[in-house]
Amino acid sequence: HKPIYKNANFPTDAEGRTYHLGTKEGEVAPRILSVGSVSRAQLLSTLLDAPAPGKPLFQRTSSRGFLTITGLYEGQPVSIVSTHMGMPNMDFVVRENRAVVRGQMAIVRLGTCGAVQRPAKLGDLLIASHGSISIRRDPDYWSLLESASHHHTAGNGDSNCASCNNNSSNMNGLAVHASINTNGATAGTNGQTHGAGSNSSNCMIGRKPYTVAMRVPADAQLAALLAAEAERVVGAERVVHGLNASADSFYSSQGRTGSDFDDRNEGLLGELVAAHPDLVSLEMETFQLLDLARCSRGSIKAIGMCVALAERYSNAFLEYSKLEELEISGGTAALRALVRLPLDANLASASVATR
Ligand code: R1P
Ligand code: URA
Repeated sequence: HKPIYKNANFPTDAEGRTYHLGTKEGEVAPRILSVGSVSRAQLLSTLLDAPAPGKPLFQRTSSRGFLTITGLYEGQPVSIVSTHMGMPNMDFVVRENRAVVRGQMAIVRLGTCGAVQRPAKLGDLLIASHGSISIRRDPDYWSLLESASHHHTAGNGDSNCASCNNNSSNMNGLAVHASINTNGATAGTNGQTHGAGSNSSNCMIGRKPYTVAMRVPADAQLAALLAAEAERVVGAERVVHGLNASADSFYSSQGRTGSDFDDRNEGLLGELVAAHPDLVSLEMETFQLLDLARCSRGSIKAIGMCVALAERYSNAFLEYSKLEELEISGGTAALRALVRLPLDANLASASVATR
């Protein structure tokens, strides 16, 4: 039968189930292990305490394919949630779980990632204890490039484009709108100045094809617990701490190059490492988790840890047959950290209950 959703602001069905994850209060624990794939969720559910005979673990797959498994780990309730890929999916997972859980929550993401620089190497567990930045492709860069090349011919140094009323100048052989300039001041070509009255949102000068957000911190207590447990499981030499970056593409904004698309990302990894010497991991969700935790009015503690699946500096890729064992190691550390973290049961209540 088809559910009926009420309340366009935060849709839930008649039983109080959320729109995308399909769970309701009582089905999700305050301690959540978020993983990228359904198969990883199923694999790590084998680490949970054996359920009583005839009482299987709670499992629900939503119409959108999110799998939630709830059981006990060392006697404490935990949920394992398959999150799929990318920041919008992490947004569903954090917000919809927050809505159906009472009290403070802890969320650990166990993912896979690229290792950006040494000492991080294939198979290591990379912990985002320095927080996360995001890297997003800025489509306006290409829109402005396009409008610039419609109006101006690269290299001819024309000015005062009739159709857009902008000055133009030439930078790296590309036609570039300097800025909208209402008082005759000339905007520079190297990104520093806009003439008085200029509209910088229409201007290519200083604009980059990828935008990098400021760092958002991880929960320090959870990071320390996770590090201790990870080191216990795999040894300190295979655990690396540092900054994470979450990108809005596996390809362009992670600096993967190819000829099918005009991505302008050849220098991206080098620029990131120069600007952030502690950058270790590159993936697609941790930033969203930490950003929402930071905005959760203290009700969510969060951290991300990833198995290094790719070495971006050597181009090596992990043998896939080795991944399960690493997922089990990372999952064990994450579950141990989750159940050891003190949480304040009175800090937040399930918003679905009061909606
Ligand atoms: C890309 O292949 C996916 O792998 C990484 C990225 O963040 C992205 O989701 O993590 P998961 O293995 O957790 O999905
Ligand atoms: N996941 C990513 O997002 N990037 C990688 O390089 C490897 C896994």
